[in-house]
Amino acid sequence: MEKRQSPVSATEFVDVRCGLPSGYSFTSDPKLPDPFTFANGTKVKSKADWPCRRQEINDPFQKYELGTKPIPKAGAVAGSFSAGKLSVTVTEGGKSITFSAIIKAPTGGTAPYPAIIGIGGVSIPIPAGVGSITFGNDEMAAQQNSASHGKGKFFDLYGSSMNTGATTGWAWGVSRLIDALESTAGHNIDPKRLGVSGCSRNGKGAFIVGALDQRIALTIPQESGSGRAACWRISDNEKAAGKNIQTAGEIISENAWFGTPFNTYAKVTSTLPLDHHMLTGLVYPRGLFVIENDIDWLGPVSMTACQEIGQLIYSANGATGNFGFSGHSHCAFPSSQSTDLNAYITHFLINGGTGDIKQVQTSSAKATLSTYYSWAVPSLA
Ligand code: MCU
Repeated sequence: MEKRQSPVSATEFVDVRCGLPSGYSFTSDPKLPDPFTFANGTKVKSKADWPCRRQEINDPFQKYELGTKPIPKAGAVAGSFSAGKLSVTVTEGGKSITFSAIIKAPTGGTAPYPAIIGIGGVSIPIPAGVGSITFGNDEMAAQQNSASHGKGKFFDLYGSSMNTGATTGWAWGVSRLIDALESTAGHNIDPKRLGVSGCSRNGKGAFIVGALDQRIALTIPQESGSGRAACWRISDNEKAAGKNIQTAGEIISENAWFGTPFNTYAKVTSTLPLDHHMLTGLVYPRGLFVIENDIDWLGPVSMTACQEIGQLIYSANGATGNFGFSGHSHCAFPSSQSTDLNAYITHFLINGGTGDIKQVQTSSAKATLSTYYSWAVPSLA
């Protein structure tokens, strides 16, 4: 049990103006990069250093893996709410797109309500008092196959030559949806108590929505598997050990979830200046409840090890309980896990993050973490 951290920011991206390195090292290392050392070799020494390091982690993620998530100019987003539907119009560079999201008020609770944004819908039980918002990710950026890159409303606005991966395009769309929630009356949703969830490929989306928008209070990626909760290097290691597991080399030929720059690195993930334990660090200090499963293809050992290592970022900062990890079978949520999930939803969405929260760490997969990293975990004051 521990004291709460301040979970949400007022803006999508907090520009901490620390300056970014002109380049990153691409030296091959099969172990996971040290999240506690800046690119110039300086150590992260205190909690106050994290916002700069966070910005420095976000940068290579967008440059080499995710593609660019543009931030629209002020006033680019307009919303209107009617009959349970929020319509969002974004106008940039003389072009406009409009998309809409269905908002369902909860049974029980008091308006304005917290809500969970479902990427293509939600596959977890939502407790009383929490509403839901359905985001149509496929129309924002297509995910049919690897040739889907450049198709969807995001690309209608920014052009099909944008390097943005589909999941990053969805993250952009959800951020615009939140802009519209903030500026539009009548929907009865509290934009400061938003969660995000989605299962499987859409869980890959949920994770990145929470990582790239600091207004999200609780991120619940369900069975996001390879390319999200799993670490690239650990999946490659598992593959080399004979597992039937999805790797970066495979995933870029399957779909358009990643930015086009990733095609250069997917077969040499050991050279990347990032891995997905650092994605977990982008969600810190906000709530994160990772739900995984035992399907070999999705990488149970990779997800467990990657997230246990990612959790070290929470624990180094004294926020262990803001992160939960729990596993089960595919896109079916067993009632045995409801207590843990509800504790996170209640803490971050209904109670707005006040009070204490108990850490959850449940997985049937076992991993020896020292195989995958060798840096020191500081205790950040
Ligand atoms: C967990 O996400 C994916 C996985 O990456 C794909 O290889 C597989 O085809 O589908 C999974 C999924 O989205 O299942 C619904």
